[in-house]
Amino acid sequence: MKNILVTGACGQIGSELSLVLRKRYGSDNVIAAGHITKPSDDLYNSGPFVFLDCTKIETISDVVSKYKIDSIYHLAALLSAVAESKPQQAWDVNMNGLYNILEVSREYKCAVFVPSSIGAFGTNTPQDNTPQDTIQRPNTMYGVTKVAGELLCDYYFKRFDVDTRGVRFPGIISNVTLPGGGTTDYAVEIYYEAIKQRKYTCFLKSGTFLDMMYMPDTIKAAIDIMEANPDVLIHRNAFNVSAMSFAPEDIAAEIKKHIPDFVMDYNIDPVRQAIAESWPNKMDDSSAMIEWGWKPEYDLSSMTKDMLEKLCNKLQINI
Ligand code: AKB
Repeated sequence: MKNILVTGACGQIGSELSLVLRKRYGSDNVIAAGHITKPSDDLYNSGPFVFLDCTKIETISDVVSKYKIDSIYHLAALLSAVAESKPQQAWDVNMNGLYNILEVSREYKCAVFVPSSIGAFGTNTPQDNTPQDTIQRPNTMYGVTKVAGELLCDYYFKRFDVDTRGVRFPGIISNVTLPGGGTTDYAVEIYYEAIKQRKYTCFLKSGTFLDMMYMPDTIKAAIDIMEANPDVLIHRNAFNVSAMSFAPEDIAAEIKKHIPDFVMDYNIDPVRQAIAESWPNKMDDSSAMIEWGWKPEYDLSSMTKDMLEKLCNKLQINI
């Protein structure tokens, strides 16, 4: 039986992944851990919840030993834009937090999922069909922690036999929990504003292509890679995964098909624009497809239909 710890369980991915893992492996076997953000009622009431600060190693080992944890989804991290405004804290949480998780996993023999990101690439990475193995010289603190994290996870696998696995997530779009301070957040905000105001001011320029993914595919990627047969994995930390690539005007045009009077204008945030320009336009995720069967279900059109339906229900607004 699996006993799973999810760090960052109150965040955008963790809040939904924890609930799916509880359905799959049993509510009592999935320990959701948060630090600063309050858990939703669903998360708090559906299984064990603990407060855990990943920068304090003893708080991790206490939970891992108490609940006999054998697998960790380590999602606690600062996202790109926040990391750029607080680089020292980003290093502490993203790197020291990961180091502590890996050390505890070495001692207690846990398997570990660690998400990397399109942020692990930089301006001199090929931007179209970005290969699985390529130049990684990011110029943001977020990117530095993501590349270093990938290397550290591979090191723990090779040196200490810790079963580390990861994917390079693109921008994640969901209708449940908002992302907290990323460069791709516009692709979530736009749906809320389209429904509430019928207009949206985008902080990235038109023509800024980025990889994106809907939450159900994100959860599938995280679970599928952890359930993959280790013998077939050539890569580990971390696989390119994507579901679609679009620029702001593409998502606006798709929303307009459902809300014809929706309009978008632009007010560019230079920090997030520079970050976005240093990231791929579109990654090649064929290694994930070949090695562990990665196959996304949602594209821009099916995601937009589902997002608008779910958000209209949640916000009680008819479009
Ligand atoms: C961000 O924008 O920082 C994240 C990411 C792509 O890693 N969504």
